[in-house]
Amino acid sequence: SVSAESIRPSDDPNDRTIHPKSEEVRKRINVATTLNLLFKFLDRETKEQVIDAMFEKIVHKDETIITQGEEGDNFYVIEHGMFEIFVDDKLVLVVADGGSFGELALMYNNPRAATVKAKTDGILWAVSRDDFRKTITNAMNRQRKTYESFIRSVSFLSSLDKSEITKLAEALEPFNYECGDTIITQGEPGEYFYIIEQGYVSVCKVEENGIEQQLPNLSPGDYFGVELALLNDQPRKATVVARSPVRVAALKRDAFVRLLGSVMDIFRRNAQGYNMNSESSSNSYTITHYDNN
Ligand code: 1OR
Repeated sequence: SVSAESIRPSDDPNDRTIHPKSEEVRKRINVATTLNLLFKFLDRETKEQVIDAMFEKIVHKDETIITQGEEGDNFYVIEHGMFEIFVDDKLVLVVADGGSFGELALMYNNPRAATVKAKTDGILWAVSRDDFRKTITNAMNRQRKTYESFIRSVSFLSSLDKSEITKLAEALEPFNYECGDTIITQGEPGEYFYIIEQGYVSVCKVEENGIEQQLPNLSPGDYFGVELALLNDQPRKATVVARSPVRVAALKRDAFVRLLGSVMDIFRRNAQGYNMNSESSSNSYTITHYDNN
């Protein structure tokens, strides 16, 4: 049974802090964290541990939650409210329900990089530094290591050096799909570039004349969704559907342009092959690339 008092964490990674909560509160936190990037890296059990370790913090309009330059104590998830983030007294960002802040100082052992103030009354869920490091930092480090070895195994990324691999591993985000899920839809705007980690997908393109063209399936190590950078924000050029359970490593547009600049030539070559000869062979047919190795 769980005591009403919280249990202090120690150096033992198996020691867990538990702030008891009702099922209803756990559900509210679950809703608040579903879209949060930091929580995407967590398996179910670790996410439960984070929720166990959370404690509620009620805040009032104009309250300062974090002061730039100070030592980090907690990480915060916003259940409700609007929060302004200032770097050197300049407003850089406003975050609201489902967002979070305060992870940087805890992850990197740095002073707070920004000041955070409540713009409205609000409810926050706080995780202490110790608990944050045991759960979220650990999970992210594990994920980064997995990504580093995955990147080394992907042929079109073989030109990246060690520091480029590290940066890319930090920027990749995991997404999972069920068989039959549509991952991208032709004609829609896109925000992500994808590399397949597990499973395979079908690629279908409707030509201008209305004829549907089925392209070869893509499998682990292949990529799709290069439209973002190569074609100046053009909409998706094909529809990609999961044909098995699929796991992808996804890269947001800005990170894609910043981190894969050196690989861009490969993308360009494959896309060019397509432009010059749309009936061409399988390794150069479209902006969705088929790795022919
Ligand atoms: P922290 O622990 O350093 C302040 O405490 C928090 O503000 C920080 O973690 C982040 O969670 C959050 N620069 C620095 N901190 C930011 C920024 C930010 N945005 C949110 N935080 N910039 C804005 C990026 C859109 C960079 C401005 C140059």
